[in-house]
Amino acid sequence: MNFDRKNLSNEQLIHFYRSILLPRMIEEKMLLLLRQGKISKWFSGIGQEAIAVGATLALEEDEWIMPLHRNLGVFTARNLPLHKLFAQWQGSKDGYSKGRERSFHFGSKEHHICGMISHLGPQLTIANGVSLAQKLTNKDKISLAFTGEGGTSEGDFHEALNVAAVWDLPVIFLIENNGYALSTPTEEEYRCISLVDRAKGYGMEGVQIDGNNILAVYDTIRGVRDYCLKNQKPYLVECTTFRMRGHEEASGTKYVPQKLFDLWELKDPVKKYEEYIKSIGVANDEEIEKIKNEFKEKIEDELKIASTNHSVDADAEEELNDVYAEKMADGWQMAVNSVDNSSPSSVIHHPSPEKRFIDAIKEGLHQSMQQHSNLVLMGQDIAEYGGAFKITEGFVQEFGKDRVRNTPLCESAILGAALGLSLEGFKSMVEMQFADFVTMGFNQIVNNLAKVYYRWQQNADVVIRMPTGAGVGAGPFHSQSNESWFAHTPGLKIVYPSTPIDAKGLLIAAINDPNPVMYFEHKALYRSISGPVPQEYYEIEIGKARHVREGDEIGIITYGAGVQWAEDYAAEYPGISIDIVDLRTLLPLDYFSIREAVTRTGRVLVLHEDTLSGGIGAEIAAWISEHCFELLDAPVMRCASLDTPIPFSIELENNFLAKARLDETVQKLINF
Ligand SMILES: Cc1ncc(C[n+]2csc(CCOP(=O)(O)OP(=O)(O)O)c2C)c(N)n1
Repeated sequence: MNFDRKNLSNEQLIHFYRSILLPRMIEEKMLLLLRQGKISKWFSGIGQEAIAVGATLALEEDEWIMPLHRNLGVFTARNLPLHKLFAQWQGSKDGYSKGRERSFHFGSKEHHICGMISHLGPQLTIANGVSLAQKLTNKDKISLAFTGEGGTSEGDFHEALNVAAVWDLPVIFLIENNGYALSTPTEEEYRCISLVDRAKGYGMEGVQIDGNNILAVYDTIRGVRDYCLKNQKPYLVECTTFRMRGHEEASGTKYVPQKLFDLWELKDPVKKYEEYIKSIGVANDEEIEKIKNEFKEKIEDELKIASTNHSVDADAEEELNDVYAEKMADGWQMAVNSVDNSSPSSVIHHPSPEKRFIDAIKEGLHQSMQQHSNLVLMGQDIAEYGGAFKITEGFVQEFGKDRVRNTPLCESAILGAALGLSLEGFKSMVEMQFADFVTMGFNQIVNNLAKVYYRWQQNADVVIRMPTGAGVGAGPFHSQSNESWFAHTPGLKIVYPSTPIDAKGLLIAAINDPNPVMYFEHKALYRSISGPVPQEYYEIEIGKARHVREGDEIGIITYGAGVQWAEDYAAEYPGISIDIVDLRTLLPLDYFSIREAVTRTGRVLVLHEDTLSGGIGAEIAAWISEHCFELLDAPVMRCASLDTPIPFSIELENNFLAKARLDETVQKLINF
């Protein structure tokens, strides 16, 4: 192994030695603790330390790193207090995730380390968001994301590199090629000769280096960092290395030929570097022994601190309170809960002009752009073209390309970038071209955005706009109501307006909310309904239903297009006294309003466009029977769409939609 110190001082060389030795010694201790059952799981980075350590030392301390499960060296090189790290691994409340996350699945804002989720791939996309934020604020900073060679087969790898190239983002993508993805050798993972060859395909530069040589890693990353900053471009680095232990300690190493271990043992990054600094007289045996003893003592001392308070007192209220970030109090927030939707006189002074549903959304978004200079919009064709439904038409001319961003077709990478923007204090709105396409970004939403605050108290300040629903003959993949996929995920909020006034106010509220909010907008309502919309900048409070219509015979609890169906039905059958509640928010549900609807009528029907089984209606019906049983005169009934995909032909679609069975269900409920 050739070490080239270039112009590094003796002190620096010693610092590097200390930095690469510490994670090795910590790991050796942890492997003992694992065998004693004091920690539960361990992914070893032994043999790969030069990469995490060398790369971290090459960055500025306030440059974000997105590490993975073998990157202890990132955490030690950023000087996280060891006792807190140990507490983290022991699952203690004193760790970085209050006992909620395992091993390296946590982040620390203070140290500019973004916590990984188990799913491999998303870390790469978050780096793009961070670098975008820094580019937009003219900061001379890069970000660096790690991936194993196994992770390079994930879609997020391809999406992330492509977005970084197209948006000219200064991101370093670092592949640790350690030969195996769990038990799968590289020849069963990919066909290119070197992974770095892929750089060219994305239109970026790349280099392959010896990942066991700390000086090579440090020097390369420093140079690459300068390149990224100077050229405002991403860069791909492939570090060759080897995993000297099993995938994780329980998995063993039978699937790896012994000769590979023998070969790579000779290239041990810690031993080789130690030999090197001794060979050039920078440290002698005695000095090295002294450092080892110092670390040994330190590790024991810090372990003692971590072990003093190991217990976790589970408190359900505290856990639930930590699912959502708190919103800052503000002076202008208001709630519109009146039946007739007239403007609340205390806040709105002008008569409200009539606006179509689509124009109300547009106005809410436009005013939010004026209100928040740190709000960035991202979506397919949303700039010059104005979006598939023209909601952002004219925005790019007014707010510029930086804030109104056309994206390549890569929902996952853009949602990951939105989280990265949050890390740097930005807000973002991501437009799904159709709600159906959210499936391509599903993991980012339900696993990354939704869980990040609970896991390590980093909020995801993101609104995802979801043009949704059927009724326009668009077939199975442009018509779905997929809100219940998300309603089951703690950490998300879901709003679903049915009137123009709510559409504007809920969008503004969603953008002001520091949490990830899914904003469902029904396409069939865009141009088919109008209503008064105050010109002011106002919020409709998230989590509050609207009492649409007073009645005492039956109550219809609904949302979205269902509100129109219910109102049309009530108008058609004036002989039935129908009470209507528009939920407006599906997560969290307004249980108070639901109970009131039951109290007023004793006979309740939950109506939704989504298919029946496992829909929101099931949840509401269950809650009512559990909590309002004594108020009921009949079982809670559900009226929903057929449990089939959404058919294309208008006749079939009409038959599919819940509306086709509304009269039948109402009659059944009345006659029960
Ligand atoms: C999306 C996803 N699929 C599967 C897994 C399970 N898994 C965890 S680590 C791993 C192998 C990863 O290999 P590589 O990316 O080369 O990293 P290494 O573990 O070798 O450092 C697999 C398959 C996962 N975490 N995420």
